Amino acid sequence: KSWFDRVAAMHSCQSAAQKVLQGKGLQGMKSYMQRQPVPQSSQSRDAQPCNSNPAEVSRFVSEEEMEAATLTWSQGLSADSQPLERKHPILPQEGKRNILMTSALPYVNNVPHLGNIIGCVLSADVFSRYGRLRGWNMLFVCGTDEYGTATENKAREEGLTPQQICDKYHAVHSSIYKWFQIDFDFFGRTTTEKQTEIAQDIFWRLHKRGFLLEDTVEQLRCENCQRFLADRFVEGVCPHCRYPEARGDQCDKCGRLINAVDLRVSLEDLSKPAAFSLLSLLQLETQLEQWLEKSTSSGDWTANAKQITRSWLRDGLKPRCITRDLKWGTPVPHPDFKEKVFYVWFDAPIGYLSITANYTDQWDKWWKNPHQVELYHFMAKDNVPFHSVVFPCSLLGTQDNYTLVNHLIATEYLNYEDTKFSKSRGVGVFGDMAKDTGIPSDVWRFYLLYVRPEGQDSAFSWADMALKNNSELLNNLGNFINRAGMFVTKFFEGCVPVMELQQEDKRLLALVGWELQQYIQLMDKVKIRDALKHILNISRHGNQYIQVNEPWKKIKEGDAERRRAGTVTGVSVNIACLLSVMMLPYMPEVSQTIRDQLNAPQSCIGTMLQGSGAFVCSLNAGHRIGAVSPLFQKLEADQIEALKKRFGGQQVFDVYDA
Ligand SMILES: *[C@@H]1O[C@H](CO)[C@@H](O)[C@H](O)[C@H]1NC(C)=O
Ligand SMILES: *[C@@H]1O[C@H](CO)[C@@H](O)[C@H](O)[C@H]1NC(C)=O
Ligand SMILES: *[C@@H]1O[C@H](CO)[C@@H](O)[C@H](O)[C@H]1NC(C)=O
Ligand SMILES: CC(=O)N[C@H]1CO[C@H](CO)[C@@H](O)[C@@H]1O
Repeated sequence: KSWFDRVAAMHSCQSAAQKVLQGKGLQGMKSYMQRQPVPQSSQSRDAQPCNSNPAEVSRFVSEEEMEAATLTWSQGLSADSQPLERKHPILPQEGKRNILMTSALPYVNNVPHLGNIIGCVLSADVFSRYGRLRGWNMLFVCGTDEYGTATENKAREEGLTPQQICDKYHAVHSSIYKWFQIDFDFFGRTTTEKQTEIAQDIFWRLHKRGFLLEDTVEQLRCENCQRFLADRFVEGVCPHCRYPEARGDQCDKCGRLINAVDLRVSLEDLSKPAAFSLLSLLQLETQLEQWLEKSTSSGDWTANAKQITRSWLRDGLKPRCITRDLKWGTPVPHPDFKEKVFYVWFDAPIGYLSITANYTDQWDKWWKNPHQVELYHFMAKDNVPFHSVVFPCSLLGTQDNYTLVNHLIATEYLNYEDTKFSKSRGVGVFGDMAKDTGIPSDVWRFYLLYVRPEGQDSAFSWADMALKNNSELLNNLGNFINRAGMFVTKFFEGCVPVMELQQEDKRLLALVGWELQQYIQLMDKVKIRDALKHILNISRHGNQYIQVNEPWKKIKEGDAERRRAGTVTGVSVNIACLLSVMMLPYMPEVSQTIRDQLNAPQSCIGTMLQGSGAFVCSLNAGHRIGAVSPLFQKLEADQIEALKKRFGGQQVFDVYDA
C-alpha cells in the first residue's frame, strides 16, 4: 500500500493514468492489481538486520501479521470442510464453481515423451487435483485421437487394421498415464459413434448457416506410394520465416499455420493434385474477435496463447479445408462428398465433446452451458491456434450455445539435455520407459513439474534431476518432514506435545501462512511450477527453525527447555501436515504416505486450502501419530550415469516398433 501511495502521488504517474484509464483514476487499476501475486517488497528486506548470505534473508514480519497468523492457527480444523468423494457421472451443480478440463488429445500411435506428459496431461492432472481440494466441481476428460493418415500408415507397417492399431496403442497410453497417476475422470477415444454423431451435427449446422464453401485445393500426394500425405508428417521450409523444419500444418518457429502445399519440400515423387474440399472459417471473424476479446480479458490465458492467437488474427482468417481423401476418419455426411472424411483438425477437438458424451448422456450439461461452466484447455504451445481459433469458430458457427474456452493454458517446450526429444533418433525418455528406471512415479512428477516449461522453454537433464532429487526432495522436504515426525516418536512417545507459542513461533506461523497464500494465488492462476517453489520454501523455513532451536538438545535439559522442545516439535509436525496437503496435487502418493504417518485427520485437506489459505493447528496436543519412516531414497551418481547412457540417443529403444 505504501508503495502504491508513493507512486500514485507522482505527477508522471497521474498523467499516464489519466490517459490510459480515461478519467477513472487509479481506482480503475484496482481490480487488475488485486489479481496479481503479492510483490515481495524490497523495502521489507532492507528492514532486516544485515546478513551476508542473501539466501538466508527472510521476509520482514509485522506484529499484526503474527497476531493474525496465531488467530488463524488457533481456530483449528473446520468441521464442515468439503468431502472429497467423487460420484460419477459428475455434472455441473448449482452454486458451485463448475470446471470442465481437457488436456490435448494425444495422437494414438505415438508413445508420449516426457515433454508431452508435462505439457498436457500432467499439468492438467495437478490442476484438477488442486481444484478438488479447493472444493470446486471438476470434470477432467481426455482420450486418444485415433483417426487420420498416420494411423493408416502404422496399420500398414504392422500388418494390422487401423482399429487394431488404435486398440493396441490406446492401451499403451492408458497404462503410461496410469503409472504417472494421471487421474482422469474419463479417458476415452475419438473412434466412437458419438464422435460421428456430434461431428456430423456440427457439420450440418455450419452448412445450413452458410459457413462452408465448396472449393478445390491442392494436396500433397506421394506418387510412389499412391497416397495422400498427412500434413503433420511432412517437413519442409516454412514459406513465411524459412525455418527448415516446419511441419505441413504449422511452423513451430513462427507459429503460423501453413498449407502443406506451400511448404518447400525436397521429395521428388510428390505431386499436388487438386481435390474438392469443403472449407470453413468464413465470415466468422467479427464474432470470433468479440468472443476472444472477452475470453482473454476475463480468463487466464497464458501469455504465449494470447500472443500466438493475436499473430494469427493479424493475418486475417482464411478458409481451411475440413475434408480429406481417406478412409480412416469420421465420414462427411453430405451426399456429394461421400468418399471423404473430416480433416483431423476439424474432427479432433470435437473429440472433447464426444468423449464426454461417452462418459455421460448428459454431456450437454457441460458443453452447452457457458453460463454455469468454465472451460480450461491444457496443451503445449503448438496446439494453441487450433484451440483458440479453429475449434471456437466451428462452435460459434453452429449458433448453438456451446461452452467455449475460458482459460487456455499453454506450456512452452521441454527439451532433452539441450536437444529435442526424438522418437526416430531414440533420444529422450518416453512415457513407457520412465517406470523401468526404478525412480518412483512421484519423483518423476516432482521433477517434471519443477522444470515445467512455464513462460519459457526448459530442459530435462539427468544431472539436474539427481541434484533436485537429493537437494530439494531428500535434504529439504523429506528431511524436514521426517525429523518432525521422528521427534514426536522419539521424545514424546508418539503423541504431539503441548505447544506454548512464543514470538519466534508466531513469526514462523506468519511466514508459513504467507507462503501458503502465495501458493494459492499462483495455483489459482495455474502457475504450477512457481507454486511448487513455495512448498519447498516452507520446508526451508521449517528446517531452519529446527536447526536454531535444537529440540534434540533441549529435551535433555531442564523443564523449561523440555517444554520449549515440545513446542518446536508440535509446530514442526503441524507444518509437515500442511506440506502434505500442499503437495497432494504434485506427489499424491508421498502426500498420502505423510498423512498416514502422521495419522492426520481427513478434514485437514479441506480446511487449509479454503479461501485464501489457512494454516491451522490440525494435530493438537495429545494427537497420536503413526509409524514414521523416510520418504525418499537418494539417487546415486552411478545410477544416474547409467540412465543417462541408456537414454542418451546412441540406440533406439522402441519396444513397440520392435
Ligand atoms: C525461496 O527461498 C529461496 C532461498 O531461500 C529464495 O532464493 C527464493 O526467492 C524463495 N522463493 C520464493 C518463491 O519465495
Ligand atoms: C462409448 O460408448 C459406447 C456405447 O455406449 C460403447 O459401446 C463404447 O465402448 C464406448 N467407448 C469408449 C471408448 O468408452
Ligand atoms: C444459452 O444458454 C443460456 C442459459 O444457459 C440461455 O439463457 C440462453 O438463452 C441460451 N442461448 C441460446 C441461443 O440457446
Ligand atoms: C547423483 C547426485 O547428484 N547426487 C548428489 C545428491 O545430492 C547430494 C547432496 O545434496 C550430493 O552429495 C550427491 O552428490
